[in-house]
Amino acid sequence: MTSIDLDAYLELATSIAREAASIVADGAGRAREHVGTKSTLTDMVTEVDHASEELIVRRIREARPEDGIIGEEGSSREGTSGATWVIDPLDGTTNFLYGFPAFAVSIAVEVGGEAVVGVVHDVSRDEVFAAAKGRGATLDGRPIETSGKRDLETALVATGFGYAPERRRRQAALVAEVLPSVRDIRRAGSAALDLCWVACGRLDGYFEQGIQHWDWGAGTLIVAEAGGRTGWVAGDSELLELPVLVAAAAPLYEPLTDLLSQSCD
Ligand code: LIP
Repeated sequence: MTSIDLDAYLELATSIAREAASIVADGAGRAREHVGTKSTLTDMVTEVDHASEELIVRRIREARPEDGIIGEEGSSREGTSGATWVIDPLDGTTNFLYGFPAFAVSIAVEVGGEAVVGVVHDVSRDEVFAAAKGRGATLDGRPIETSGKRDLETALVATGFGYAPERRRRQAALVAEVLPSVRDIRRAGSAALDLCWVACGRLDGYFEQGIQHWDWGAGTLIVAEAGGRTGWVAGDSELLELPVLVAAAAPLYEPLTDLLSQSCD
């Protein structure tokens, strides 16, 4: 496997995410201009999504022209270096449009399909979550760790929903199965931030089915480097048409995945 300079890539990803976050913050005032839709009428994309992705891609190509890119808004390209950037230029687009303070820039670097660097910049709070493989996770440079929660009954668990009505019906049914067994459910609208909030203990767990690689690319590494566990529950039943990403404090991971699996039998 290609080995890369983790320090250099972490510094570059952090710098690019910060610059993209400033573009998103500056665009907040014109969020509702030039809005388009993607998979459904509620799956939005704004000119700020595109401007952020264009900046991120430009900076990557300036610094690492041989690297590959996987981008939410269509900038994907093959690379030759063995390193691939996975970018969500604005995760939580609906929140951004409404001014609901939960949207972020998410940037991961993968080698051999495994994330080795991850950065999530929370635009509203100007908080920077970061991790490099084997080196722990940080929030604004300070080490973070998951809550260590062990029991589901007092666990605060986040989830999210897709856009298609039939998928939302299944996702709602799954939440209805989970809700009685946990402390409470939160639905903030940004997978990248949900994952970072598990990593720093603001949440004990998170699950969502049908999210995209760029939504979870950085956040799953940040959870793992904060001592948490991440993985997938197979999507092979009426309620689980798609694999479910699960992230949690390590002691909670098995109880949460068992609950999800049992909810769909
Ligand atoms: C969002 C995800 C979130 C999901 C939302 C939406 P987007 O990404 O981060 O977890 O529940 O429906 O898909 O589309 O705002 O970049």
